Amino acid sequence: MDILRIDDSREETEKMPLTKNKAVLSWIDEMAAMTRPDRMEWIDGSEEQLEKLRAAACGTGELYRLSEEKLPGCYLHRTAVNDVARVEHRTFICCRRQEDAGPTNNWMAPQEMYAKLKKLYAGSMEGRTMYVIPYSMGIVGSPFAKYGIELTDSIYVVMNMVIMTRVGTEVLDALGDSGDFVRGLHSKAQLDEENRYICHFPEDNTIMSVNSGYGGNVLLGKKCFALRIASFLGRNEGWMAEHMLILGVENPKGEVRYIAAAFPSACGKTNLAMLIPPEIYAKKGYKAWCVGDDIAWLRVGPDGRLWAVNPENGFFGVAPGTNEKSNPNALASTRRNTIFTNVVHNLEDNTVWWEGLNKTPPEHALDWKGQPWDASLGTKGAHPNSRFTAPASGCPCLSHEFYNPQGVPISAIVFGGRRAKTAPLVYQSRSWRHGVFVGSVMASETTAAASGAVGVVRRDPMAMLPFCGYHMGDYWQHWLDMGEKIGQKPKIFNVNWFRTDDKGDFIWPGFGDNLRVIEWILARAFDEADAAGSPIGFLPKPGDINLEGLDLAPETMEELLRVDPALWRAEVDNIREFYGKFGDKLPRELAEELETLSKNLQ
Ligand code: OXD
Ligand code: MN
Repeated sequence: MDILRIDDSREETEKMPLTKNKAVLSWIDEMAAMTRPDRMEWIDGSEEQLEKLRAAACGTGELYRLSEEKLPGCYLHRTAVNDVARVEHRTFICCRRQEDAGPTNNWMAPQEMYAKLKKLYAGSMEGRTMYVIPYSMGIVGSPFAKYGIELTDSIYVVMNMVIMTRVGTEVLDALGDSGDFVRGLHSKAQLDEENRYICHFPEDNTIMSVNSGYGGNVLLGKKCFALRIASFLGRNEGWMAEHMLILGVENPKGEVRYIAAAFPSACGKTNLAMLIPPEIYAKKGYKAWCVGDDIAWLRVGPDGRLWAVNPENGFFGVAPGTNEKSNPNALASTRRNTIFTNVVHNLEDNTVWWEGLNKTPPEHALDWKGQPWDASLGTKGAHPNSRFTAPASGCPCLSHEFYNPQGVPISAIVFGGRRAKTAPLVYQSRSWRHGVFVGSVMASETTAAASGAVGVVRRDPMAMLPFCGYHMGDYWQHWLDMGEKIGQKPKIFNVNWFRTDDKGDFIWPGFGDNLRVIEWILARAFDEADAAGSPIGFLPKPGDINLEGLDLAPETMEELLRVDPALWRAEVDNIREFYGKFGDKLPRELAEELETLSKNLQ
């Protein structure tokens, strides 16, 4: 293998190891001996190197450069048609004891999985370059940062990791001689669907992904590290890794209060994280600041509050439905230095398009598969899970606190999902323990972010069903234990923006108007608002949610807040069945909360 060929001095630095760390080097040697790349290139994070790689990827068609005038620094990428979403059925947690992975994860014994993967990786990088990406989740050098190295044979992965994380030599400098880094190996191999595996070895700090090129399966810093491995680390080290956005709301007094909110994939986290206050709020001086749109790492601070950092450095957002009205901040974030995946290529001006961007699809265009596309024939041009990978720094409402290594103090935790019926617009739990119950029974209709059926209601506890790196019962216990450690506990709420009428139309306007609900949530968190008791928790009283400037009939608000006891009794039966899966790992406190709910509904 050619790692030290000396053609000129630049080539030499690109190929020379950028560290002397023995743990790093010996692991890379082992992975290279297995995958057998022709070349190896260390990513130092310099613009010069990245530009060269982009040019190479454009040469092979892996990336396509978009209009420099309209979308400077932006590229288009298409995945294989069978490789467009996370593959939950092929995602494994490989810990020594099956009972530590639990009933909601696929499991295989580490030795068995390593042996299986070894065959799939054998020679998989022949004829290719192995890129070595040193990256940090969190601000390099901060006490909460965690480091990883991803080895990959995909320039697309390199370019995405550069946007989504902090990449380069400074990470290796911060790591020094330590062996404390997450080892990540990714190979596209043959993109063989039948042999696609996304595997986590939490006890070895290792991730192995093979036969995919889709972001959620291959950008190993994101779901694999920052959620699955980090949730495991968090449990052992006394903190939490959660599938949550972090939003700051500035009130007219200039105080900023923060919430962290967990919604399942493609249920509006990015939209809420970047919301634009309704006009009447903006006029009064309210502002909303985005700290993160997908992942929060939460720790108890010395002051007893819960503090959150966003370990990512960019947004990997769902493109369809993103537009000037739904999320102007996300759209603005994608106007430069962004990679678009599986969207429509507008050949008229070499830009991109997706369903819901506007009402005028381009006439001269290629669909997400690269085929000529005629919108008038009624087929979709962009894949429903098409994505943008955009640097956080380009987001107009990015909070200054995004750059604060200490993070932000969280006053309220919000759970939510897509439920046409049952869940009201908002309710508050009665206590931390009841809040953990509410999170543990979250349910939502499935979306295109994962392969499989869309629109089926499934339980997705804390929006972590596909992302918890250990037994879900132990994870709930960890939530309960954390509650004991947090002096000033955030209040816990549940929201549902997706309630529909009998015709199936949404009855709450959503988007920026969600601030009206957040305002009530924050007022409750600071004991500034009243509430009404109900069998499921506290509800806003009529008039508590500010509807000024909104054309919403009082009966609609009543309907939005209605708790139908019959539906909830059915919910209790369903939760009982769901909880049954967890056997004696179900924390007693949660079983008691379920009984309380059941009694309250009688
Ligand atoms: C994501 C997901 O991409 O949750 O954030 O699938
Ligand atoms: Mn997500």
